[in-house]
Amino acid sequence: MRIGIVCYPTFGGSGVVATELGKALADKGHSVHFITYQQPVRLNVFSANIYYHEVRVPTYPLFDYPPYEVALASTMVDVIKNHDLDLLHVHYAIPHASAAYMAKQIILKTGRNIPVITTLHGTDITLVGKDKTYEPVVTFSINESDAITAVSQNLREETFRSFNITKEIEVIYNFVDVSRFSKKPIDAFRKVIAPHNEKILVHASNFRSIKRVKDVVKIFAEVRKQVPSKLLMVGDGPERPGVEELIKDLNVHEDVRLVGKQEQIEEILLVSDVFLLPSQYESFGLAALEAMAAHVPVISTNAGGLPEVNLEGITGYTANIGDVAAMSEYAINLLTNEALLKTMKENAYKQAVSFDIQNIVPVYEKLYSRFCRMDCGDK
Ligand code: GMT
Repeated sequence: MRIGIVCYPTFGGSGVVATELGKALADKGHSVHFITYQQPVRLNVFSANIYYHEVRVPTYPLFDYPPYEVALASTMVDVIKNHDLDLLHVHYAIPHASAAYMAKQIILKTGRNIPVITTLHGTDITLVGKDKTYEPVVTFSINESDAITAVSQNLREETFRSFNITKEIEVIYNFVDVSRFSKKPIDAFRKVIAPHNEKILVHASNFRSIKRVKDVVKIFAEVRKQVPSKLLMVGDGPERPGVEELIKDLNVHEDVRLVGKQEQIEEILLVSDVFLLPSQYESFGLAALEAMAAHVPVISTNAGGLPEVNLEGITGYTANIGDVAAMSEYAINLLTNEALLKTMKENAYKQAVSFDIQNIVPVYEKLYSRFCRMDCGDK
């Protein structure tokens, strides 16, 4: 098949899922065309089946806001025509679903129908999309998609609750390439981080307020009182200055490392003991799944789709949003009980295996094939 994938190219989960899906489809022989404004961060391989089409947004003194959506729709039209695409798969509703609708209408005028599949990822529904400024367009463009998928049951339900959706939303869970995350840890790396064999706690996010990153620091400060430990914080974003201040205020700076955005996150996860994700909301929590694939149990909130990924008392623990005391206690309990830690590490890995890329990519292929032209399987 010839598949157009539209996504955000950044470190965000939706871009990661879209890119990893495209790479896996290319490995299976499909031609995959990424359409976005920058090379996606995880698109770090060369493949004869992968194409990258950059959306250029010309500036003009009249524009306070360069019209990205128009440029994106026009680029989609060009790519569909020039590469005879079979379908478009857009990740994150805003503005990708509405730009795809526009492209679809333009292509219809040439006598062809290009199927559009929209995958909802989270904040496109629960935060940004709900805003009155966007809601009518989001509702319309989701309903106009040929198929709609959501990355968890919770997100599916949230979408029906918040928008007037007239079509079925299919749940296709996010996935992880387990083989990438389950390599042998680099001992020397662990020694540098934890020279006296301290336990290592880890967090990874884009440091937006929805991630409640300060709770990570508060939990760590409690754990550190009872367990010799280190905290690694991966990522960057608007909350970082406040987090750095809190690290100083709580006097834990000697044991916390903010390592910024990292492409090789698996190396960090592989030496870690517990992953902390105290988010206000996660539709899924891809970062937690990646940790689990590296044998790292998760202590998270029970918000959104997190309990579908992190199984309470099995792959880690879940607590109410903001319940720093409970999450600290869970971490202390886990890190001071070697037998329990070993069991949970194994359980976390097993749970990740059930979300392995090998199981999920065929589900997307099956979905695509429902919309394929007679000849598109041959390409
Ligand atoms: O969580 C973020 O800030 C990034 C966001 C995105 O759109 O890239 O992630 C969302 O999509 C991920 C992939 O499907 C999910 O794993 C995240 O849970 C979801 N984030 C939220 O719902 C807040």
